[in-house]
Amino acid sequence: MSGTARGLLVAAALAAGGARLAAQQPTHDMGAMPGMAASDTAMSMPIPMPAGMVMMPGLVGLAPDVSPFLPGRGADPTRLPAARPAKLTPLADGDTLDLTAMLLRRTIHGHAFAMYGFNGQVPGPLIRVPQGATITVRFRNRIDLPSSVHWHGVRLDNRSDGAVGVTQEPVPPGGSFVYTVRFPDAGVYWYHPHVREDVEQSMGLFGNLLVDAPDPDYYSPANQEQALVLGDLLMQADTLIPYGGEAPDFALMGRVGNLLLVNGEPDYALHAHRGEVVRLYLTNAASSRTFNLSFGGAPIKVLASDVSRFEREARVPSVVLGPAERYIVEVRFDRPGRYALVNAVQAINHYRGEFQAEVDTLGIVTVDSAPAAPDHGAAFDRLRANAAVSREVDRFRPYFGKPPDKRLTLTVRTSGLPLATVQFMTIDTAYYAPVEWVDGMPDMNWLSTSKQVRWILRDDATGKENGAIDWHVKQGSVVKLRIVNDPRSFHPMQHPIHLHGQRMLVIARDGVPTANLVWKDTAIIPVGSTVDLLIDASNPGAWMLHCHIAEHLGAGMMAVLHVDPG
Ligand SMILES: [Cu+2]
Repeated sequence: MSGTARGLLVAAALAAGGARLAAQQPTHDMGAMPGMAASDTAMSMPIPMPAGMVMMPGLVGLAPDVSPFLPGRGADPTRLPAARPAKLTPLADGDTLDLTAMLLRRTIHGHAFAMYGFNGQVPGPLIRVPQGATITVRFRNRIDLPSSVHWHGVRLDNRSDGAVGVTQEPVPPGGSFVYTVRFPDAGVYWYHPHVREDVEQSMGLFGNLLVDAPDPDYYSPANQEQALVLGDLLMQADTLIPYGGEAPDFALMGRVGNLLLVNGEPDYALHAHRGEVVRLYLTNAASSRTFNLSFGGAPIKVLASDVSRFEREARVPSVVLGPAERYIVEVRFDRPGRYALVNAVQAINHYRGEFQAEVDTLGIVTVDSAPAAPDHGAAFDRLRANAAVSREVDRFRPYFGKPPDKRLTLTVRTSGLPLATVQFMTIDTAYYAPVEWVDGMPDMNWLSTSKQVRWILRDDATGKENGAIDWHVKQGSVVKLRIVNDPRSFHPMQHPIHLHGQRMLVIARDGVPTANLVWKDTAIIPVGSTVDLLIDASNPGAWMLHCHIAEHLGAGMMAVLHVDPG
């Protein structure tokens, strides 16, 4: 169905049903809407609606059925230490790092807010270690929520995975936990809490880990390196939209911010000389947003992703990152001037059933006329083949064609949502986008909490869901997992599926084999797609498999894969 045709359908349904719904549900008679909180709480603050969109009549005056929460519970942000940028923190094998989650003051467009950070920094310390190193991290929780640290993508010992509910209890406020982190793979990784990620990660608890291979030519040469953590914040004018105290809100689509951030700041700036090649370590730490990045037309070469380099370097027009994904790219700025770092996506307006281009600028790269020294232009233009990666993948190719060992379907169930939302969704699902790049229905999304929405991983073989799935495989086995994202669910949406502690290959999408392979720990499963993953189950322990949209995880979208010692 075309967007316009669907828009007409939706408009007709609203005309027929919207007014009636509003009349049936007086906005201050909360008895008529079980589970909805009174509208005179702070939580009823209107949320920002995209230009040209107003709240659906049947939803006006409603609020999520959770109490509002912001870090510090009303603490005066001017009395908190100001957040500093991430400090490069080189560590050697055997070193120990103290890592403290704490309340900080962050200033966004001149307004001070109480938020979180590690060691006074946002992002947290930029930890740089040689491949093969093992470090000790003494974590102290000094925030006002229970917390933990997960070492995303790192194939470490299970007890240090930070997966609350699977490998450890939450670290209470004032508590501590000692992690031992070993780094078998080169690349860019990141760390974040594994408790209420929708609040803690979004409010500043994230940091990068750069793991250097011993080979100095591991990547093609660059003049400078930058680690960019992408994120967003949801704000209404000068205020933050509170989080759900007892449970995540925005449970349908996840919280999609309206202010894009690089390393926690809204106006990223980088300087380069003419002709410089800049290596960028990109991490998406947003709760829900998928980014599509480009650099003002400057050529981009993609080198690596989550857990390895690609078999072959490639030229790409832009870089797509779902939540938790990483890409290592090089960009060459061959002329002086200003290059805008932009997120260019296809926005959807769920009410009007229309798509439109949306472009946001995250920052500016200013290139002066001094020539790059040395000039890496020739090396940049060459696309290298990484034979070591292909040789390693070769060991797994014999398994590509086998029937799936496990099958999961991704879907959602809801109960107790506002009637207007339910009626709208019934029509809205007549059309779906493979990837929702923006929140085209912020009011319905805001009003949904994890008390009403249950996102589901369903094991096709047993019918078991989420926590009831208890897969066991032998260490050393190669597991083919087929994931289908059901396009006919209540609200279909892409899911970035993350497996802890192992590495995997995305070997096919909708039956089309992947031409250029790379080891991953997170893979986007678009709506209506079937994706085949090949898991190298090499690391023993109990490992979470979950959607990395923070609110979807908060709404149950998680299973455990046990890799039993072989
Ligand atoms: Cu999800």
